[in-house]
Amino acid sequence: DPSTGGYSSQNPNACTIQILEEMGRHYDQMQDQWHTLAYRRGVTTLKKQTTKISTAKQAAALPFIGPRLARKIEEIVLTNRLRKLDNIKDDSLDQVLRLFLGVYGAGLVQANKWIQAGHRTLEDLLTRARLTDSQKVGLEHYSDFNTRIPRAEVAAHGAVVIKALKKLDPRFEATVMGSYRRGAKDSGDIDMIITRPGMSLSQIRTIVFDILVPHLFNADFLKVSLATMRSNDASGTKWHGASCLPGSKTWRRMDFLVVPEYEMGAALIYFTGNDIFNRSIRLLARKKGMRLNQKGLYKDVKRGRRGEKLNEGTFVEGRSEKKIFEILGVPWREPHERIC
Ligand code: DCP
Ligand code: MG
Ligand code: MN
Repeated sequence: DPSTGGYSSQNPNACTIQILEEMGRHYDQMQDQWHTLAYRRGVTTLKKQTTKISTAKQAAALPFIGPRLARKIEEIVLTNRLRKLDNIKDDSLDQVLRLFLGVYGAGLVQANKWIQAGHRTLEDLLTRARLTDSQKVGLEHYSDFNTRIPRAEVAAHGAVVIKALKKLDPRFEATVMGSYRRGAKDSGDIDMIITRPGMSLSQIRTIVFDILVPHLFNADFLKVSLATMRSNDASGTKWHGASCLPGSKTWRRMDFLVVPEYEMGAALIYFTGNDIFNRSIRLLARKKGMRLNQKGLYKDVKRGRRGEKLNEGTFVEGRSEKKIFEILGVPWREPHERIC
């Protein structure tokens, strides 16, 4: 099964993997990238094992498993649980923080501010906190936005957008990206990339944002536009919002990214992810004196002592996903293999 990297409950380390994945999700929520990466890598290693890993010593001999993680693996095998995870689950402030982080548009800073202001429940937030419009929507649709979307439903949302676009102009291309493109059986949201060969970015933007989006609102498919979370999208290539299938009451989070043809390859890599894969391939580009972002691959990038870039570098490739891999010297990886 590509979505799980060949892992099934038949795996002799299934119980250990499940607990470590839960730890990884916890650290991911806390935006602790270092621990998140450590746990995800450990899980990936364990998924590849064909025998049960029972002792810290066995575990520590495996790639990406350090002594601390190895001790945890031994504890899980011996006791069928992990005290550290139990403690996290028992910590009530931690539970509130987790609850508040589920509000769309609320990051760690906002969630902690709400706690400091004495709020403990979603009801508290609704009645007593000052909320942005996006946060209000995030609260009103709290359970919608925190429920995974089955693969078939992701495809159905995508199909509505594709149909409307093709009707506007058959040469438009829209593709569902993110975890869906990686083959996941369910997704957190619906990510779509939109392009049109031969059109400039500003032309594509006009059609998508001034025609397509209003049209989909009129059709009652799009329900709300949400402020992009980290508003570092100065070029205005992103749209965040929610959509709803006819006859359904469940709102789903939907993201659009509009891209000109000559940046399509770099955008595909970025929007396919996953986020950790992106971080590692960007780091690799950096080690080779290059730079990869969602617009393209650049060479001859000069960096200062602290790694800060001194020039933008020369644009090498943006159009082709495969060529970017080639130039970087990275063997091609299918989307479902880009899970770190
Ligand atoms: N992305 C990234 N870094 C981030 C956020 C996103 O590189 N901090 C890229 C990689 C992601 C893609 O954008 O795969 C889509 O972002 P999502 O947050 O929608 O994540 P996924 O689609 O991968 O997972 P989910 O099923 O939870 O939506
Ligand atoms: Mg997604
Ligand atoms: Mn998304």
